[in-house]
Amino acid sequence: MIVALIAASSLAAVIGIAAWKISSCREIDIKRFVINNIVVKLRLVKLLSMMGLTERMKSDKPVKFVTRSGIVYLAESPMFKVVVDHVWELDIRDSDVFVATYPKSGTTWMQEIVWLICNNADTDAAKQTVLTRRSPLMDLIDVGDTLGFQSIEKWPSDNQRIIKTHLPFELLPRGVVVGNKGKIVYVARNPKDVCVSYFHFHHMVFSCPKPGTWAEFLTNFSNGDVARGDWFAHTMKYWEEFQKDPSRIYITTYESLKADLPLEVKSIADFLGRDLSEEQINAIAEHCTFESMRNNKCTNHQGMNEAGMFDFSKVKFMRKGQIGDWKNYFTINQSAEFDDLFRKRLQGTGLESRFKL
Ligand code: PPS
Repeated sequence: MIVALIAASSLAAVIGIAAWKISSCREIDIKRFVINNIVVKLRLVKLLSMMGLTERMKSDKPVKFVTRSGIVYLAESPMFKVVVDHVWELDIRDSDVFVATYPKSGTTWMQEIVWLICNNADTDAAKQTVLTRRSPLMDLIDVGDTLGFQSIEKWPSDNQRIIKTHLPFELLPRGVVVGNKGKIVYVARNPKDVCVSYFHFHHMVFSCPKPGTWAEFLTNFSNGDVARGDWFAHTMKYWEEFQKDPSRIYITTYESLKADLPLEVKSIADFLGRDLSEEQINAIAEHCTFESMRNNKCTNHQGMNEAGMFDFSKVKFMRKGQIGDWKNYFTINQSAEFDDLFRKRLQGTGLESRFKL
């Protein structure tokens, strides 16, 4: 009990100091920030999770902040402000590929597909290094095996960067938004299934705020009041940018990947200018089935569970991997209300027809 109290108060102190640092200065030395806070925090998270205390440390709500470019953003913790402000200045290479999504839309799936397309369908190599080390996450600092912002900056120049991000288009690096550099592969998923998957994710991940009841979470999601903000705005902006320049942005859906994976792999490879044989396309599709990725420790996020950041005793990251699980959660009324909202928000965009609600 005493150890638990010490650990809990140390963690609270560390988070408090981190939050104070972020709010009290605009420019932060990210490396020092990581060393002083995150490394310590990670060890404590592991300790707390072993004692079953991480649930109590969760925040009640996502954190709302104004980014340096004046955009209001909602994220899991104040730490995101530091990264989001730095991301704008990130040096972009012409060869960069961004796998951009609203959370829980099939990001991990697409990262593995794109990584393989860009690496000659080398499934053996993919099975040797955890995906989070091969394809960094731009919206975060380096945390254990999950490479983030700092690793992207110092990525070897002869190694193509396949960058994961959940950031809205407006918050991508200046080189992308203004400089038109790099390519973007965007995956959208039926928002009802996204909402269900995200609800479970909030239970599983220590750093996510408390999800509340299903009804509460659905209301917050519908209002854009969850970490990473509004699904509609996120999807519509990428859709708009795709229509302006389809040679730079590729848009697909989780549902299309499910319907015909080899066809999608071929079409993404074409978009990225990679000439793959039929055998290579089939090898990628086979390697990337739900079953295969769920049983692969390089893609199933088992390491995050071992580090105490995820809690697989509640639900696994590779949860169901299905279309239409929303039917097990939405009541008839909730479904009708969401369909109304969907029609109102997407009316006239051409996006409505991409989803069968
Ligand atoms: S995250 O945390 O935002 O990066 O999550 P993300 O990877 O976007 O989404 C996780 C959901 O995608 C499912 N998934 C897959 N479905 C089908 N095939 C494959 N290969 C695959 N890989 C991941 C995963 O199970 C999550 O969906 P749910 O509905 O929760 O099962």
